Amino acid sequence: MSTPPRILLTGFTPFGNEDVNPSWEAVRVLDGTPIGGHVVVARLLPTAFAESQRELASLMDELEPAILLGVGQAGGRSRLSIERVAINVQDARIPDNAGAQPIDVAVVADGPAAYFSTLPIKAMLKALLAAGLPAEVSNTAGTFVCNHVAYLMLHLAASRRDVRAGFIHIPYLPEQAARFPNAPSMNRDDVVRALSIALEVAATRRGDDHFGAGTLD
Ligand code: PCA
Repeated sequence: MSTPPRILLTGFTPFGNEDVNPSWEAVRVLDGTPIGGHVVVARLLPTAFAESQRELASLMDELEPAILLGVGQAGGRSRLSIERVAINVQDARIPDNAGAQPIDVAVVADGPAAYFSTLPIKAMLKALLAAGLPAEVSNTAGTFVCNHVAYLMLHLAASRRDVRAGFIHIPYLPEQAARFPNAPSMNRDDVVRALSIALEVAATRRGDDHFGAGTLD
């Protein structure tokens, strides 16, 4: 029997003042799971610009995934944020885990200014909301390592036939949010359920739905 096409699902190491990263805590639960005719391979990326780029390049060679979904923590966000766009800039407000703090540097010299997600973001949003999970389309993945990895995933996918990519930011875990007044959170089981639903849609849908999910700010 031939192996099913792979979904590369990535999470990040903890960064800043955190000692856990909800993205890896959720993503690793799905390692080896069959979803929509694919199989999920969960991998950990370092929260560091250069190191994550090297690791991603080697994972592409090793796994030849059909779908790439990056997942990262966005502390302060209250919903799963399905990212629409990744931009060609690194502008780090804090040093990464290797101590690098690039400012106004391109992710890929001579790359396009931005890439749009090639996953069906509206269909994913619709499925998440239908399952009772708080989600939104986000129009910025920031300018730190998550945007960097999202851009690289889309850049690598763009030069390969039939490879699609996207990125989802997730809130703090409850134990992280408990340290700050009014910080929103989502528990790991809900994040895992949401990622399975989003991946099922991504794996089985080509075209996207069309309904408004924009913002005024
Ligand atoms: N979040 C950071 C990098 C790693 C992560 O989980 C970000 O949003 O850029």
